Amino acid sequence: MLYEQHGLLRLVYKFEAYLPKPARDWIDQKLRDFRVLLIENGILAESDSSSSESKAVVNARNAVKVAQDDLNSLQTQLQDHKEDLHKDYGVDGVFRVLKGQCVSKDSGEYNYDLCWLDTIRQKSKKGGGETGLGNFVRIDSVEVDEGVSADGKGLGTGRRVTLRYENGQHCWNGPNRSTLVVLACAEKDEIWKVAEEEKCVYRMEVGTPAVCEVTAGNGGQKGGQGKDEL
Ligand code: MAN
Repeated sequence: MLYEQHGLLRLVYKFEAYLPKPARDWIDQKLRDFRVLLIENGILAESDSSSSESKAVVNARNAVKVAQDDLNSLQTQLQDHKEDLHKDYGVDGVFRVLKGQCVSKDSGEYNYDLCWLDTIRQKSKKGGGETGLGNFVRIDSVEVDEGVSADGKGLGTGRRVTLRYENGQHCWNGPNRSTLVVLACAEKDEIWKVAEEEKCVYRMEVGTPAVCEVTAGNGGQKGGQGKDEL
């Protein structure tokens, strides 16, 4: 098709040489128009462009590039989801829904932000930037024997689920900041207490429904805590 059109154009150009000037000009103009039409329809490549590819080829190449980029991004997402499926989100994956959500607490000179399975941050009320108190590393548990305050906000006695956050901002003349979050069953997510037990080593007592044991139904849940224990 393309070859035939080129052949035709050449023939017309040859024949043109024998015609009077006005007829030549007319044919010239018609040929120019025809070329433009072919270029616009992606059949002929623009001869003065740096690339010798037709518009249709360029468009197809761009479409392939876009589709390839989409595929790469989906493959990365798939890989992330596969890795996420192997992460520990606690008994029955209770922490999966909380991931990324945060709870805050105003305590002494600072405000604290606990983001579930993500980071913990401290911000001075006097201004300045935030200080990282650790990045989530694992779910664990610890034995506690502590009272419960009159408002029910306390760890009580028994094994409690913990979240360990490590490798926070480096402490001048000390370690990288780290935090142990000890959880107890409560009706809503709430930081009850923050303590800096040693320099740059923090401990948070936090209430959350995520560690309340389901007493009715599917049983077999471990590491939780019934509301009746409060
Ligand atoms: C900041 C805070 C404190 C910490 C000191 C250590 O002021 O992170 O909690 O004790 O730095 O220099």
